[in-house]
Parts: sequence; structure tokens; C-alpha cells
Amino acid sequence: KLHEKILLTGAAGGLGKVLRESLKQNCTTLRLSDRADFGPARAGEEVMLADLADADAVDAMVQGVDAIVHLGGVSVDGPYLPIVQANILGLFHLYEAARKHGVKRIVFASSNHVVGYYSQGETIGIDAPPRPDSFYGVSKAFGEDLSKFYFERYGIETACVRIGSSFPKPVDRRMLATWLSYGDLHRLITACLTTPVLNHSIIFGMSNNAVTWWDNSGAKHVGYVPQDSSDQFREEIYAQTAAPDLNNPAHTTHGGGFVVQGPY
Ligand code: NAI
Ligand code: 15L
Repeated sequence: KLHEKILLTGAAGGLGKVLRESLKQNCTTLRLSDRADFGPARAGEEVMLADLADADAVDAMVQGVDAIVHLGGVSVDGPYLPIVQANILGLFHLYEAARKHGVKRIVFASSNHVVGYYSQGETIGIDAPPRPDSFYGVSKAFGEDLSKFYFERYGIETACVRIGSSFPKPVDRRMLATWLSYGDLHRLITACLTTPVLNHSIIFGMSNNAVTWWDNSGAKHVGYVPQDSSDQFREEIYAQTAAPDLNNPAHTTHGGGFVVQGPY
């Protein structure tokens, strides 16, 4: 096993439940954390509940692990305070704890909403300037910058995975471009944990979809090779959904519905 102990935050969430099963292949012990209770540890697991807004709890959660997969936090847009507490303050706590305890590598669940204002008529690379589409997107852009600082100053490597839409299957036309299968999610996180030199990297979390707005060619060193594709769902989705309204930014931007939510 490449890692002795990996910490998985957000373990009670949608993607946390998926990675709880598959990440065990990568480590001897998987430490699981969330704010919400999700029951007892199983074989090869530890459970440590912590609110990301609580610096001491986060410090204890991080002590003794050698890598972190950070999924915890507010995962949609909404009023700024909970987002600030979990995704901004919580990230300070996490990186300070990682520095103090010598954690060398972190996989951070960033989001496509960091670049949500780009048009679906353009393909962007990993180095395109951020255009966050929401308080939520701003908080993820902050996480990308904070982790870059911790790499340049302290050498802590981070993969910022800008996840598209990771669900069992795509459910609308936008998701035909943004879909990341659960199998590819696991492959991508594993690649980030195991590639020899990661540095501070940004990579889009998507499957091998024919229509895409994102170009991962600047992140080949991560070694991620998607094996699934949304293409098999295209006919079904087209039959079930209306054509896009080109005057509605929710239909024409990378971020979709997030660009028209709020104010709160
Ligand atoms: P989720 O909302 O199902 O899970 C997030 C978990 O974080 C929840 O279990 C929640 O209890 C926990 N959490 C929230 N605030 C917390 C706090 N203050 N302290 C400790 N824990 C807290 O989200 P999901 O879908 O599993 O996403 C996981 C991560 O991936 C999130 O960071 C999300 O922003 C990111 N992401 C997910 C995408 C997707 O398609 N599922 C797309 C882009 C990004
Ligand atoms: C996200 O960042 C959210 O966490 C997820 O719930 C989806 O809304 C996803 O983006 C998306 O853009 O489809």
C-alpha cells in the first residue's frame, strides 16, 4: 500500500460514501471524518467527527495521517456564512494542521464552479483565469489559491480536482459534458495520490465525454486516464430534455444553474 493512513473528509456525503469503499485499496487505515454522524468504523477504518470550523477538532483529525482527500464542506451555493465557515475558515484549519503535522499531499475537491462563467461555446485549459459563478465557486477558488501558497511556502503538494458532475449517471444535457463517473472519480483520486511528483496541480474531474469544455492536457503528469463516457446516455437525455434556450445563461455557461442563483 502506498499510504499508511489516509484521511477522507466529507465521508458522510454523496462522494464520501463512494470513496469510503474504494480508497481502502490505497492505504492500510482509512480515517473517516464528517460533521454529521455516519455510524461506526468498519474493518480498516477510524472515525473522527469534526466540524471544519473548529480549529482544534481539525488539528486532531489531521494528526497522524500521511495524505488527505478533502471532500468535506458546503457543496452547493447558498448564504455566505456557512460557506465561509466550512470552505474558507475550514480550509485554513486544514492546511495549518497539515503543516504542523507534516502531511505531504492533499487532494482537494474543487469544483467546475471556479470557472462557471465561461461559455459552453469555448474550451478552456487548466490555466484559464478563474471566473467563479457563486459564493460557493469563490470559496473553491480560494481553496485553490490557499493550497498553492502552502505548496510554494511549505512544499505541501495539492491536486485541486475541479469536479464536474459526479453522480451515478448524467441527468441533463449539461451533464453530458460535465459528468464524472464514480469509477473515474476513484481513478482520478488514486492518480493524484500516487503520481510521483504532483506539485500544485489543477485538473478537471470529468470522464471521457465526447462533448467537453475542459482540456486536461496541462495535467498529464497526474496520470489520469478516464475509462467511462457519458456518450452512452446521450440519446436518452436528448429524448427526455428540451433544447437549450440560448438566451438563458443557465443553459449556456459551464456553471449552468449556479450562474442564476441568489442573492440570498
Ligand atoms: P455532499 O454535500 O454530499 O458532502 C459534503 C459533506 O461535507 C457532507 O457530508 C457534510 O456533512 C460535510 N460538511 C459540510 N459542512 C461541514 C463542516 N462545516 N464541517 C465538516 N463537514 C462538513 O457533497 P458531495 O457531492 O459528496 O461532494 C463532495 C465534495 O466534492 C464537496 O467538497 C463538493 O464541493 C465537491 N464537488 C462535488 C461535485 C459532485 O458532482 N458531487 C462537483 C464538484 C465539487
Ligand atoms: C458542484 O460543485 C456540486 O457540488 C454538485 O452538487 C453539482 O451541482 C456539480 O457541481 C455540478 O456542477 O453539476
